[in-house]
Amino acid sequence: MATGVERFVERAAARGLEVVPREFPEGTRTAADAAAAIGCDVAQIVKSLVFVADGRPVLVLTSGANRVDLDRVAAQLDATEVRKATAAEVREATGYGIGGTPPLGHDTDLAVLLDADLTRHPVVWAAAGTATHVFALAPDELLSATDAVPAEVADEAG
Ligand code: 5CA
Repeated sequence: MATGVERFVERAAARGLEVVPREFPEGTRTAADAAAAIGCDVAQIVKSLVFVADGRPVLVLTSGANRVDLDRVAAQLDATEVRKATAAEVREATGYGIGGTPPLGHDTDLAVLLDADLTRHPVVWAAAGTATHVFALAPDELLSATDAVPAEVADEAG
């Protein structure tokens, strides 16, 4: 296994979450790629997106079917300015690259919001540390392993 996935599996275990990674050599870099590889609905894919809110990185776990509404994230966090993190900021905050960023097990302790739409599915799939590894879990497990706050963060059109 690649380093990123091993590191993630260990860190998840330390949080009480047993991760069984699945590898898809064709790639799971985007939500659409992951859904096609897995054969699930794109709405069941967890996008682990990093934003910077008033200078502080935060993680927004978003359904693959949705776009994040920055104003809603700002309101949730009581922040004035929210923007998408750069690729370098994602690496710095999480220790993982874009396309493989997992929902937990990061290098720094991030506040986490979870798109309430993800709770509609019995099983969701998230990146497991690389752009070719994913894992399945129940939304409840995702909530407890990340200490996330469920929130309405999606664009109304999303
Ligand atoms: N492996 C899949 C899901 S299992 C995954 O990681 N999807 S993702 O949505 O969380 O990661 C891709 C996201 O990274 C894109 O939606 C986009 O928001 C973001 N992204 C892609 N390129 C860049 C970039 N150059 N700078 C900042 N963000 C980027």
